[in-house]
Parts: sequence; C-alpha cells; structure tokens
Amino acid sequence: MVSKQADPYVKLHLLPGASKSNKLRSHTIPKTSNPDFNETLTYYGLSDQDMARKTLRLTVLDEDRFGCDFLGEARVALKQVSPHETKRIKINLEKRINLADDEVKGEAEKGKLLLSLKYSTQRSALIVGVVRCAHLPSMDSNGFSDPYVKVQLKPDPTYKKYRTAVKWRNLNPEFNEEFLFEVRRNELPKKLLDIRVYDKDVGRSDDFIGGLQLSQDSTGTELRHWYDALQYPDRRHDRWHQLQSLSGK
Ligand SMILES: [Ca+2]
Ligand SMILES: [Ca+2]
Repeated sequence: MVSKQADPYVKLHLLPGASKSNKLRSHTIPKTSNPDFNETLTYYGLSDQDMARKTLRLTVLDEDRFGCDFLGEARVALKQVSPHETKRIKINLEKRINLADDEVKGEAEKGKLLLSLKYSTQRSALIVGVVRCAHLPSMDSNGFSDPYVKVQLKPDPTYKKYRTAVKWRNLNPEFNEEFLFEVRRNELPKKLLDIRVYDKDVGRSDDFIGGLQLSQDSTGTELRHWYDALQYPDRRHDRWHQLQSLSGK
C-alpha cells in the first residue's frame, strides 16, 4: 500500500458534516505496509435520506509520536449500498482531496435519540428505554459534549424524574437504560412523555442539547411511536427520533 513501513490507521468522516460526531477511526496496525484491519465501525441512526445523499470519506494515516502523516484517501457514496446488504468495494487511495465548503458546513442538526417504549400490562407500567444517541452537536470548547438524558412522564403527582448516567466526551453515546413509570393504561392517553438531552458541565449550569415529547398531540414519528406503544402493549417498540429545540414548551 505504501512504500515504507508505516503504522497505519483509517479515519472515517461522513460528509457533509463538520462535527466530531461524524468521525470514527480504526485501530492502528504497527509497522506494516499491508495492514489487515478486519474491523467493523458503526454509524448509528442514519436515515434513508442520509443514505441517499451522504458520502463516506476514508483517510489512511500513519500514526507517529508527533501526530500523523497522510497516506491516502478515498470516498464512497452511501447510495451504492442497499439496505441489509454487505458490499465489498475495492477502491484506490488517492492524494488529499480538499473539502468543499458545503461539505464541512455544520448542519443545524441537534442529533438523534433511539427510544424504546413498552407498556407492560403485568406491571401496569410504561417502560421507557433510552438506548443511544447519535450525531449529537458539540457543546464544549473541546469539540465534544458530555451527554445525559432526563426522562419524565407528565403530569405526574409523584414528580418522578429519571436521568441516565453521563457519558463523558461522547457524541454517539450508548446508554441502554430503562425507566419504569407506574401508570394505568387507560390514563396514558392523557400523559406526555418528556425526554431531554443535556451536556453536563462542571462549575456551571448544563447545556440543553435537544429533546422530544410524545403524546396524543404529537405529529409524525413521535405520534406513530406513542400510538404503537399504547395500541400494542407487552411489546417493545424502538424508534429513532430527531431531537428538537422544544422552544416555548
Ligand atoms: Ca458545555
Ligand atoms: Ca460538558
């Protein structure tokens, strides 16, 4: 692959997108010019629209004590890949391609959240699962956020507020936490599930990243998810949601 022995690794960058949340990297394979990475890196929460218009940029770099040297790069349009298909693509590495302005422009995205809902008739409770977030924006000067999620069912006479653990320096955090709200099934249509993602800050108040609300007054994916959970109990329903600013609510 390269003329001299290097310590190569591969950096992935999903374009367009400026945030660190769009970047993944492989391990470094020491002292080789024919690295065998055999590694799977995952982007979570990609929509059909993302698959149709985004491009994966792969950069091969030589890691050394003082940083890294560029070895080559290649690009793959995601529209080449069909759902549920594993595709092997052979590509030649090229010299550095400068990024166009619109490729690195930060999208006004607030990130996404994978939420699971299950109404358990046996326990008379709504079980809310915060599975993971993806493509969160950076809320700190180091380019990262320290996300955690607050979950509340309103109105709630017991004022029960749940929150997940903080995932430090992570724009694609995996939470896998479940919270249980005891509520009669016939009362659920009067309730509102309020989910908010924050960036934990030390020594000052936390930054609000984005949230979502599910109720009978929701629309689109939120309404669909809420309806499925109420209509089909004792089954777990998973859906990705776009985080919103929730302004004025
Ligand atoms: Ca912050
Ligand atoms: Ca922070």
